[in-house]
Amino acid sequence: MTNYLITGGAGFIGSTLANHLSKENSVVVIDDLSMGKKENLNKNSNLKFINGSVTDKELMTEVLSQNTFDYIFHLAAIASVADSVERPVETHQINFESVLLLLELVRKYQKDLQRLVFSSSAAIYGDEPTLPKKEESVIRPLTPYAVDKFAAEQYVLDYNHLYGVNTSAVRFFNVYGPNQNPESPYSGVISILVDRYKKLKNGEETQFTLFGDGSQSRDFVFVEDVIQALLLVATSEEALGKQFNVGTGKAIALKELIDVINDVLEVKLPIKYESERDGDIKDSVADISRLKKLGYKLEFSIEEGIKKYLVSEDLV
Ligand code: UD2
Repeated sequence: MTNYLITGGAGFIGSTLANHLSKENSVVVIDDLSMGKKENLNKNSNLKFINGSVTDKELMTEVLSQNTFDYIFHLAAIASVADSVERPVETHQINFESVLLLLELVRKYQKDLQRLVFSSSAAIYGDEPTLPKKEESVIRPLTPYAVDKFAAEQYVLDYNHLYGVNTSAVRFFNVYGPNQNPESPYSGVISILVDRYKKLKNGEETQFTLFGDGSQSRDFVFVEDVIQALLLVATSEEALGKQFNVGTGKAIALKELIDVINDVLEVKLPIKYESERDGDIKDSVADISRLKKLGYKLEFSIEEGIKKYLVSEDLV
């Protein structure tokens, strides 16, 4: 069996990956359950769950020195940009320092590692308006979250160039799908929308707060396509020491997205308009040609992904 370590493996993307891989492989998950949930993980004897933080040096040293991993996916992070603005020091520990610690432990103990894949973010491109974003586009990180993601990503790739550690990085655009936690105001907008549609279906009074006029657009990518991208990047020789945008290459405006869901569910979600969020980017879309060269074949358009998500939530 192939051995995988997934940090943040009880979170949205991590648990989807862990559930997929543990069908036929041995998977160790580390998660401190700050945003993730143990219930996201399927019960499976191939899957070992460790409740702990990637910032815990003792724990990480134990895990990395006492196991031999073929692949490591570092998905643990404070995903909220707003949180990083509120608490730059604390989020820096998790979003940056844990990466450096992991890299050093890998360099020391994981000589046979085939790949460490680090999850970076489209946030690093900031508000520079040229679209679509290519991997070599201007980087303009505007928040502690974005600075930490970019710095960590560069360290991860430098560990390949400088020390021969097998690494790659992915830059996620707006990922959505089952098990995304809608509880924070900064949760992915699609998870918040699905939560409101559920309330509507249950006859509860609800409304969706739309920041701005709804013309802002995003490149929403379904989590199953993200899993495909992660596995492809992890196993491609050509991906060594490189970073890859993970998106669909197409953007949809928020108000159009709401129309799509209204049509599928044959309802009309009540909307309350509020002024645009501070620092909100108007449009975002990925150029995914680099990923496509590895063999990435997008399986879910936004309409298809949304439908699958709504079915899994028993809304259709
Ligand atoms: C995404 C990432 C973030 C960072 C950023 C980089 C997610 C969840 N967040 O933020 O981590 O990488 O990209 O640019 O993927 N909105 C509403 N009502 C709500 C919630 C959101 O109108 O209740 C709007 C929001 O103002 C924005 C859009 O929906 O215009 C998307 O918001 P988001 O938080 O899902 O994602 P984004 O692109 O701001």
